[in-house]
Amino acid sequence: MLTSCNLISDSGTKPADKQATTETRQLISTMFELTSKGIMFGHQDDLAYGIGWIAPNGKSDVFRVCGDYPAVFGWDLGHLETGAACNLDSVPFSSMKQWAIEVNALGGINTFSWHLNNPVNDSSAWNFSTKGTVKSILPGGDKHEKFTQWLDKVANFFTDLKDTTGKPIPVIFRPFHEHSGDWFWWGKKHCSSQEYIQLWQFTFRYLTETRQVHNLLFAFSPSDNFRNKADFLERYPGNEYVDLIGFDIYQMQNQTNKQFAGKLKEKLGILHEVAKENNKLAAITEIGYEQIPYPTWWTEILWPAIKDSGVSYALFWRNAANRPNHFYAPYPGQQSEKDFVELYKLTETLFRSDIAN
Ligand code: BMA
Repeated sequence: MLTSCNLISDSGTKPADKQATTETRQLISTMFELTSKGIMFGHQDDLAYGIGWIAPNGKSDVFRVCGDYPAVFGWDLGHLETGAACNLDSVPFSSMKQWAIEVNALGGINTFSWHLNNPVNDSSAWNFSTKGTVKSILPGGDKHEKFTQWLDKVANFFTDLKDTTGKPIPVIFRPFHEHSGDWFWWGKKHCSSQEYIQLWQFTFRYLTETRQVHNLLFAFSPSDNFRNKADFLERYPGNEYVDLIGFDIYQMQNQTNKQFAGKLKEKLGILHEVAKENNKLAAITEIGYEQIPYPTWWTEILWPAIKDSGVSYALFWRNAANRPNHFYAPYPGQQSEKDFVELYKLTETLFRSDIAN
């Protein structure tokens, strides 16, 4: 077996942050290594709530169905910037920190998105009614200082994520996602490519240089509307600012299984090319079919479409406790439960127990 030192030199891939901690370097190497073994299963807010329960009164719907935890755990920092105690989906940040630390101790991987409010009118991430929002938070803009204060909160959050020996745990940070869509204030219609790239680069430098946060891998993920490599890379900030590339994709209720699987495969082909050419990790950064209305969706539709894609993980979206029918992983009694166990049993699907250590 290779030691972690070997893994680093063998993969030749180092984090974008030149001063990344040893553990962060190990994480990126391990993730590259694992792509030869299979695809990690991820789930958003897996430990926080699920169908019919909210922590501490319950646990992981994924565990309840297959007796194992996801390998990748997604969390969202939305509302951290406001100083709120809970995120936009009512997850207490103090619990989120604890869970992320536990996940790391058990060999799992944490990834954080950030549905940050609109900094101009303090409305939600989905409010794009203010013009020039991105420009206003860049250096020289009238909301710039406010934005750096928001980044300070993010920096403090990540710095607080320490293992029992006091070392910061390595995590993935996926800010300003789905930027190729128009629904967030940082979306394509609401800022120029140059502004988006400046926003990304500023954020990267502020966290890693100004605030010396060195436990982050940076993930870049447009929505699924890119048609080719150039399209995918349209707002790419550059290889020195990114560790992992991916995209978010959902099966729509009016889309047939065949249409969805075809689209997914096509986009994965483009992603694979871009990742290979730029020596980056690739992942499906968000995915799911709300309510999983097809009993054998996991092994019949999803798996054939992703199995040869070379992605590191696929992150399934949340099983909302308080929003009826907003769920993307099965729970006991859900119609795709049995098929999910079949997916779990495949050697090439990696769950927590497969990647421990
Ligand atoms: C969306 C939905 C929302 C949620 C948001 C951030 O896709 O799940 O209910 O608030 O993600 O997690």
